[in-house]
Amino acid sequence: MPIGKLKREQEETVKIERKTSAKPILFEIAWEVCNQVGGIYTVIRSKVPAMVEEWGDNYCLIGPYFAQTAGIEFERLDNDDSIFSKAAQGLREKGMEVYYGRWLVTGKPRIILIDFHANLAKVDMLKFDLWERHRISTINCEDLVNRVIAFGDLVRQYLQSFVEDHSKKQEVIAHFHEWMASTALIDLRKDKVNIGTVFTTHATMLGRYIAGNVNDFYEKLDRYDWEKEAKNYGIEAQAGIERQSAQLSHVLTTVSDVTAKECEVFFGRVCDLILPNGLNITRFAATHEFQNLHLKYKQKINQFVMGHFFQSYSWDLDNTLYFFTSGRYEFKNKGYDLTLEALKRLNFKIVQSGLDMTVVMFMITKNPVHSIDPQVLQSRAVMEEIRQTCESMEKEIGEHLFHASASNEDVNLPDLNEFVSEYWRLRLRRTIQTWRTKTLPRTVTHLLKEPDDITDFFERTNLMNHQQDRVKFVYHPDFISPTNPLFGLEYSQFVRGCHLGVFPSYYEPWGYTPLECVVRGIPTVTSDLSGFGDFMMQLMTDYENVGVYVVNRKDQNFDKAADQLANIMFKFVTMTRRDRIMQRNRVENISDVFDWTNLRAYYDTAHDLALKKKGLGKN
Ligand code: G6P
Ligand code: 1S3
Repeated sequence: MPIGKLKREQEETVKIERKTSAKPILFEIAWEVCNQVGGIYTVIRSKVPAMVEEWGDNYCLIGPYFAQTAGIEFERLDNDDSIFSKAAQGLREKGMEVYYGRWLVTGKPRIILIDFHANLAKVDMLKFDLWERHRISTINCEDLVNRVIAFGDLVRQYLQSFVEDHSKKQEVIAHFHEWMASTALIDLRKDKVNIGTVFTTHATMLGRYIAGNVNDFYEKLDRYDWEKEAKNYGIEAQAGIERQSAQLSHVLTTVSDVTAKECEVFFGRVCDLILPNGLNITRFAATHEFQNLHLKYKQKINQFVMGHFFQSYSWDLDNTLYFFTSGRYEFKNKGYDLTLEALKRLNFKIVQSGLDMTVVMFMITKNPVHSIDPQVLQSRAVMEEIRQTCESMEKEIGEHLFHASASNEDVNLPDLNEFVSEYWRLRLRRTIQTWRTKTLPRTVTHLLKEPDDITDFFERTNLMNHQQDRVKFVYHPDFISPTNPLFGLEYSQFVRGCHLGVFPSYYEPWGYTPLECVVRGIPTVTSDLSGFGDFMMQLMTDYENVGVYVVNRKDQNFDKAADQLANIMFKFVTMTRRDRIMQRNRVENISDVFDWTNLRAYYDTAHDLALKKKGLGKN
């Protein structure tokens, strides 16, 4: 298993002789600390318990202060006498808004939150310095660049003053995630501050942009000129900060071998280590518990499907499978284009084969919308009315039947129809009549501000939820939350209720979405261009048997990959319920591999290596 092999190889490169006997201090700095934007938040937050277990009070996170999130997730502790708090107080006395406290997530780590907003007043001067000291141009940059520069300046000041006070007693390591947190890194290194630095990139800016716009990104990868491309896409500032951070850090890391190749091309430096992503996994003692949850949440999804589709026509939900994809709206990078094409082919295959199976495909992403489509809401509401009417009738029949049975000497059952009052009969008939429609069920649950590539695909292919289609579509252009009236589920519950996650990404440094399926015992499709898929292929040969299907996108064109994906899905559709249950057990069984208590070892190696390199006075 490469997990062991990689770890041994990585550990062999590091033989630490710590200068002081005291355990070092470790800071992790990220724009997504206490600020959820995307995948990095999941990395940091899920890793906290494992990090706190290893580092205890010597571990502190640093992130940006946003009042709204901080109000919920942050407990400010001004009077704490920890060294982190005192350093924050020192800066506050100089007028900087630097707060110390606890991040209220599992593990409750120490955290510094920095309010950079006032510092934006001097951003022009900071940008001038960035050019003078590092030759990074910020001309015409997006506003996010201004904010990360203002934030980075305060991170630098905090770490510098911390190191001045403490580095004689304890070694200090600062681990920066992604370019949004790393402008401090390049200044600390330039100023030769006594701190070991690690830089982890979770994607490259150039990779993300180019892959999203061309069809032969991987074929041309070796030949790209980073400066030319950065100019071309108008991201000189981001690409410059990223490259400089990669070059100046003691240890450069990324999340997968796939992205490591990009680092060589775009950063001009080979990664020292790969740090795969994990989750904080809590498994049930008995496997039937997670299987029961699948059934429970599938029934919730059944309710949605009935409300959404049965107004127009119905089918057997017992022979229905729920597939889904989810993630940021990056049509090509996240493989939505391939998924749709393969589903079109799957629809054809199921119709041709005459199989009595239906697939409902949920596309969960985020695109600007006006609101939920009122028609969709109304259909759901009327179905609820039907349910309530039926429940009332059930109660009425039950009471009358009991009474009749108890008082009747005749052993024959009375006619149940007699027990339903005219009122309820009429009410039910009317409600059903109002509900039924001849129009097709909507493919989109919301009113989109503009049509997009997904809706264009539905139009172009006429995949409009016709009754004869065996693949139905529900495009939900908003993330799922429990307050959403359509599902009333958390995302993790929705995942549990589905049968298959479909994520054949074209550009995906790691990819948490398939991993989130695995840990919930739901089979998933990924691709060999995603970090997770690549990792799985290195980890085992029978990944398909355990329920992780990997689409080959490296060596096949779009058409062949779409065929492969359609075949994978068709095979899945032909599985028996018993096969599906056993496969869910197998996939859930591998989840331990991705627990941070195992994967933290990669981070430990990176931190040791940073200290070693700092000690040797080199990169
Ligand atoms: C779980 C439950 C079973 C149920 C099954 C449905 O395994 O424990 O009682 O029959 O889910 O599986 P399916 O793949 O058809 O949704
Ligand atoms: C990135 O987030 P993304 O979805 O923009 O970082 C994630 C965490 O490392 C990673 O899983 C994902 O592939 C990257 O793309």
